Amino acid sequence: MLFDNPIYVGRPNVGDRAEFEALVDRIFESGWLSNSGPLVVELEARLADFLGVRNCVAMCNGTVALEIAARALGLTGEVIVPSYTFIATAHALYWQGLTPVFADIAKETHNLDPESVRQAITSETSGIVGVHLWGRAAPVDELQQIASEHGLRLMFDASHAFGNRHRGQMIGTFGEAEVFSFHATKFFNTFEGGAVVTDNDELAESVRLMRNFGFVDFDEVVYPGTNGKMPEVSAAMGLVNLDSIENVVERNRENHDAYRDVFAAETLVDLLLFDQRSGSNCQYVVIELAAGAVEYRDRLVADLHAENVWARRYFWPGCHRMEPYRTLFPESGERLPNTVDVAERVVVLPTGTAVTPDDCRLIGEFVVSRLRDYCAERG
Ligand code: T4K
Repeated sequence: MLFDNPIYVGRPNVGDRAEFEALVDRIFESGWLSNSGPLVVELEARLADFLGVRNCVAMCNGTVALEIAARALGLTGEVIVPSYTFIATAHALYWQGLTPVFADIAKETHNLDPESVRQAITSETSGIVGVHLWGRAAPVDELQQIASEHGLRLMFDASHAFGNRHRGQMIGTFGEAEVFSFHATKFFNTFEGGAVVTDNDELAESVRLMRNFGFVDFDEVVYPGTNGKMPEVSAAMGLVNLDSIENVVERNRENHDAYRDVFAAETLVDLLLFDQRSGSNCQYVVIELAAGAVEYRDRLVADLHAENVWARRYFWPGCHRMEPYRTLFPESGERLPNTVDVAERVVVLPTGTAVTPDDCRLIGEFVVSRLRDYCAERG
């Protein structure tokens, strides 16, 4: 076996434990555990400052943040989203009574293909939710252009893109609102958590209201809101982890470079690259198998698991092939050839602070040697 202990995709990056424990002591001493306590307020201010946005509203998780953002934007009817994303992007809309309409991605970027978005627009369409998949920016300008032409609302699921830039501009500042996930598996985590960020003060006020049952005062409720609040212990984790993100990026880059060196001369594997100069958290190590090797994708993943390397097939098979969308829209795959193709090719490999560049070299070499073996067996 390659490793005695499991090597996971999504192992949490955790900052200074002593600092975190000191903050937890403070929480107990204050007797303030939730409901916009001082640490949540401090985290929101630091995140808004870091991202360069006017408003950051912290949430209990990214999924509820997506639901609240969609609702605050007043989305109705159909909303265009990629199928090639984590299921929460689609489910958040569906839970709000909206119909996610899946558009295709571009093969090279794995992000929404603007032409496919245009084709998905109907008289019922009210908005577009772009996703910055793997942390690489969605085609923000093209989507903004389409939204403006058709009078659609535009927001982004930036769950993978915390701290990333697009052409020098911080992700978090595009569209009318952007949503982050701070789940344990994310580059920056608060155990569970998320945020809606926006420069629109009015929108931010609606989001805050919706996060806390619609309360505007002790006894006055003006809206049927939900409970989207982040607890203080999550904010404590966030404040500590925010101090260590440079170390996490550094390790992710070293790991990514180690994989890149192994895969550089290998024609059976393509490693997705990030624009490191413009700013990327390098949170995901994504390989695509070439045409000659794609039939071995699942065998490769099973062999990696047998070696204690818990590689993933994110985001196979695509939201449109999961329930309820598979049953509701059985024909949608016909409009999504690139989604179907990419979903069959991708393997996500471990990175993060729990993994070393040497681990990555070992995993990369194993991938290459297995793929060559399978192809040799085939003859
Ligand atoms: N939009 C996008 C584009 C997203 O990617 C996500 C979340 C969301 C929206 C929704 O945000 P949240 O509501 O979750 O804040 C995981 C995460 O649970 C999910 O948050 C994340 N995307 C998705 C990409 O990955 P699963 O189903 O793969 O989780 P699971 O339990 O298989 O864990 C993944 C790996 O992480 C495993 O290899 C084990 C490791 N792990 C996990 C946890 C929780 C650890 O080592 N320690 C841990 O504490 O979804």
